Amino acid sequence: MSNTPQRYTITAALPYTNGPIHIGHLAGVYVPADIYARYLRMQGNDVAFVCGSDEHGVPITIKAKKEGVTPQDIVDKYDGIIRQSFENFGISFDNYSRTTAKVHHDTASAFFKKMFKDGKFIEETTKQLYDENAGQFLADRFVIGTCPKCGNQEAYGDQCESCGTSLNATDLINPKSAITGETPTLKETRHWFLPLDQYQEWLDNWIVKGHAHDWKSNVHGQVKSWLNDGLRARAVTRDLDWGIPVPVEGGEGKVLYVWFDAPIGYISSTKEWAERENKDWEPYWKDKDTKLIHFIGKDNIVFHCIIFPVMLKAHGDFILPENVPANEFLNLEGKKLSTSKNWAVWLHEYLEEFPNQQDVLRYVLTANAPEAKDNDFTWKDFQARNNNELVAIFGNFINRVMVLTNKYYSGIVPKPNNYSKIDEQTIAELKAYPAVIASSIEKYRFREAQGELMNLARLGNKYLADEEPWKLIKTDKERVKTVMYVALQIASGLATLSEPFLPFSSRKLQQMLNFTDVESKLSGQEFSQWDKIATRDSLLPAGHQIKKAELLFSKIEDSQMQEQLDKLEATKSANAASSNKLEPQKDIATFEDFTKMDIRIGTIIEAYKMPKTKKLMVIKVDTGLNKRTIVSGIAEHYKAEEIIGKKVTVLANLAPRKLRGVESEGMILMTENSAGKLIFVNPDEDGVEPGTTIN
Ligand code: B3M
Ligand code: ZN
Repeated sequence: MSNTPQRYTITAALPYTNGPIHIGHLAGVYVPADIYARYLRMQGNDVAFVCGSDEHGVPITIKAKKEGVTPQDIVDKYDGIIRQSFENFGISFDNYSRTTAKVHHDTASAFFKKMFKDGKFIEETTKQLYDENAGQFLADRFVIGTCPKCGNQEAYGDQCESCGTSLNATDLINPKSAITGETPTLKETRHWFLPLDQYQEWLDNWIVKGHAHDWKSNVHGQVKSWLNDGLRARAVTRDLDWGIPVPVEGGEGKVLYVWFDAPIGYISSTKEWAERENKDWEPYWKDKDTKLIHFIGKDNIVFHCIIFPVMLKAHGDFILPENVPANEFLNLEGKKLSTSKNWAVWLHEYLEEFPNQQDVLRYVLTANAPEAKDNDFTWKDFQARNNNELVAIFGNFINRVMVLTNKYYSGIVPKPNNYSKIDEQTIAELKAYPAVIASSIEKYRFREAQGELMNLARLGNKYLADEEPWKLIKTDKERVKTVMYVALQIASGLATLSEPFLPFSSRKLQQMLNFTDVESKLSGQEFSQWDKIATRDSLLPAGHQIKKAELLFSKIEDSQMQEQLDKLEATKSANAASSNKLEPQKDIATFEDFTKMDIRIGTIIEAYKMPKTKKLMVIKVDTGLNKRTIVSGIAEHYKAEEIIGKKVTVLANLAPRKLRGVESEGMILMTENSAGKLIFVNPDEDGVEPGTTIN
């Protein structure tokens, strides 16, 4: 621990605003980043801890289409929910921005323009995947296929989340459009490429050789394997309408690839913060003495260790990350956390069910953090760690110290007599803890660091259990003064050293110990918060008045756990139902709702397959009211000639819409058999003439 303040820029992965935050996000990224930032601040360092909402990208447009709203509606909704979750869990960002903010659009556009002007891109017209039916190019999560590297069948157009490899959509084996399920065609389009291959040697020297010993093996190993495969140029622009417009000639109708713009979001967030705090942002991103640390999950390694560093290097005058301590994934009750399957513990729901127990979740997620390999969260373990560690060790020790000091001395710290050997040994161990915990934190081993914090609580518990002041008080009051004095110093050590891990409990304990009062008396001494227990004779001098005892932690009952397990069971059966294709019943419709629908029998009089599409057929139907054109997605199931004369059921008053340029007036109702073939819904009796209504 140096005494001269070091400048740190700490970034935490910008969460996509297409859903709320769950325990996997906290465990993988935000709790470790927060522990690190809080610790560094307590060491007196100059820290900029920045994050923000990642609001571009295909996941958001997919969610918006699904919900029938605009992408802006989606990002506004989830940006708010996510900010609130981070605040509720004490994630102490210095700034939390969002990539739809003007500062980000300006920063990312300027970043791209400088690289463009300096000739750092390759401009190329290539054939990209195209969905004829949807009429759009398929990039990123708009296309799913088999990963050429690991065989994962649900790889996306830009990345395989299973092996983390960054992909070009045309790399996918057997690609399918996520919009229509169609097999895409290839269509020419012009994009700007980042020539990663030109930086292969530089990356090899900087990371594979240069960080072989200080970067985590899961990160170093991934980078090494991608470099061994050989890097290829990656497109950093997309044919999409949601994102940051490409700010150069020829960029009309195109936007920056989300993984080009998002990491620049760290810089924009720093700018926003510096502006507000009347600071200069540049030293945090350009001063070679600044340490830049990226906290991410393993699926983001390629973007933070290869693509973004190449961007920073190509742009010039930026520093590079000192470390990227990526975590692996957290599972829930043995299954992969999944937003789409609602297989998660959502932070906003957790707080409803466990009010004011953020620290319990922070503690358990740190104790089980997937630092080197995927790990599992179970409610049983959550309950055990709360009851057997936080309540029985940390809470029990603090409660004894508080109750006995108030009972024997009306809350005034007693004056100690001479120390026994045990006292001296205990005090020496206490004073060693700031360095012990710091050494684990500095190596990003937060599980280990928190384990050492609990060992300090164990030291206090054992000291009291061995000294038994509640018995001694009858025979040796002077000895008890020393014992309680030593115990109070351990309690104050816990109050300080627990802050990065358990910020809410630490603050409550510091209030119980009336710390601020001590600080104001000793404020002249320039000790860093972190190791003051090691550098001062005492944190709670004799005569100091502490406050009343309050419980720091409360037992969690089996019934509360059962409730959570039942909730997960319900999610499992809901998923099972939907995976059996059995659509759950929709919301109740009133009779009035039904009477609005004009459903009639019609007869097909003409039909032809729509050119250049696989699924669409243009059908002329005699509805009895008139003869009209309806476009229907049945071309893969029927030939035009085989449906002429067929009686069909028509939703006649559906609002007309243009499909691939053809005006479609209504809908032919179809169902599907177990083989997935589309089947007409029609009367199985003769004599039902076109125009007959269905009621
Ligand atoms: N939003 C991916 C994710 O949430 C992405 C991180 C961006 S960090 C610049 O996992
Ligand atoms: Zn893969």
